Parts: sequence; C-alpha cells; structure tokens
Amino acid sequence: MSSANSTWSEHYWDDYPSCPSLASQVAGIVIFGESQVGKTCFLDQHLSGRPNTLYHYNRHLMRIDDELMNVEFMDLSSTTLRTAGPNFKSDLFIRKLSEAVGVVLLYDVTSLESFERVTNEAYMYLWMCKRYLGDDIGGKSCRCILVGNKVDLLKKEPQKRQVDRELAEQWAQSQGIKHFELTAREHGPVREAVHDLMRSVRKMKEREDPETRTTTAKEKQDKQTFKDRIKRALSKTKTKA
Ligand SMILES: Nc1nc2c(ncn2[C@@H]2O[C@H](COP(=O)(O)OP(=O)(O)OP(=O)(O)O)[C@@H](O)[C@H]2O)c(=O)[nH]1
Ligand SMILES: [Mg+2]
Repeated sequence: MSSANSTWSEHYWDDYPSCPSLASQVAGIVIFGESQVGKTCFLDQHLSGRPNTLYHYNRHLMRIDDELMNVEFMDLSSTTLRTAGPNFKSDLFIRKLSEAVGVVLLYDVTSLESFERVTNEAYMYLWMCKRYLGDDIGGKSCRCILVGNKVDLLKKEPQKRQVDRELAEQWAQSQGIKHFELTAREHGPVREAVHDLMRSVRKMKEREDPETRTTTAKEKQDKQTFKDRIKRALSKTKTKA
C-alpha cells in the first residue's frame, strides 16, 4: 500500500462525510488566521487527508470518544478584516465566529506578524463577536486551540523560526488553551489537534447540557430555601431577645 493510501484509510476509520441522520447537532469550527498561514491546507489535510485539494465539502461526521458529531468547518482570514474595502460586509464573519463552538487560531511559525495578529486583533475580534454581538444572533460559548503551522520549513533552515515555541505556549497557557506546532503537510498531527479541540468542545457541551442546568437551578433553589430558613431563624432569635 502506498503511503498516500495508508493516510487515506487511517483517516477514514473514524471520520466520515456528514450524515445528518446519525448526529443531530451540527458543531461549527472556524480556522482563523492571517492570509497565507495555511488555513486552507490545514482544512484540506483534515478533511481529505491531503493538503491543497481544495476540498469543498466541509461537513464531516467525527467520532469523538463514543459520540458522533456533525462538524461544519470554515476558514476565515483575519487579514480580510483589516484590508477589505468599504463595501466588505462583515455579517458572515460575525455570524460564523459567533456561532462557532470551536476555533483554531492558526499562525505560521516563520512569521512573527502572523502570531501577533492572531493572538491580538483576531482573538479580540472573536471575543467581541461572542460577548457583545453573540446574544443577539445566537452566540455560543466556544473552545480555542493555538496552532503554529509550517514546522517542516524549520528542518532544513531552523533560523527561519520567528515565533518562539515557549512564548506561544505561555500565551496559550495564559488563555487556558492548548498549543500545537505542526505542518499541514502531515495528516496525523492535524487530525490530533482537531480531535483534541473537538473533545474539549464535547466536554463543554456536556457541562451546558439542559439536565446539568436543571440540577444547577435546583441547587440554587435549595440554597435559597436554606438561606430563607436561616433568615427566619435569626429573626425569631431577635424577636425573643
Ligand atoms: N512548507 C509548508 N508550506 C505550507 C504549509 N501549509 C501551507 N503551506 C503553503 O503556504 C501557502 C498558503 O497556504 P494556504 O493554505 O493557501 O493559506 P491560507 O491561510 O488559506 O491563505 P488565504 O486563503 O490567502 O487566506 C501555500 O503555498 C501552501 O502550500 C506547511 O505546513 N508547510
Ligand atoms: Mg485559503
């Protein structure tokens, strides 16, 4: 079997083209970063097992532990936000970012600018969409990962590295998110990063489950009743005194 074929079969043992009847919920994942950092290659590698296939069917069924999730992927360029002309309509960006349950913040390890822009402007834009506009247009809470792409370029020329790994890890840690370094030319690490993100999305969804919320509401009510009983007991003591 050729190496290309084995990548293909490894890929397909648990990721399938979307089948709505098997998983009811659709989870939106956005690949967000500056132009030319490798968003399309990253997505193609994850969806088709090859970079540069311009794979356009971007819905996939993924098995995350024991659950099937219908995942819709989209890549958005943060450069567009800065360079677009006055006729640019930001509605799609706002809607997709606001609705996303997971975001891959992608930068190129050989471009400090791509790291600085994605961790500053793009990250702030994402949370602005979530916090201030999200409620009006069905915004959802989300999980992020920070991914440094193009590490293959460093094998021959380590001096090309512009983003210090430790610095990126520190930033990610300060935001409570995971950091990966990889090349979109290899399927395994891309798959691993996306699955890690999906597992954390799944955990987040479990916590937001209506049953959990009911328990929390019940706990709140119990707490209130307990407070009321203490208040009543205290006022009785005061009256007696
Ligand atoms: N060496 C190397 N080149 C890469 C890698 N990933 C992407 N590239 C190259 O980087 C260039 C840009 O990749 P794209 O995937 O088109 O980047 P993009 O972020 O989608 O760019 P825009 O669509 O312009 O926003 C292409 O020439 C890719 O072949 C990688 O991991 N290693
Ligand atoms: Mg692209």
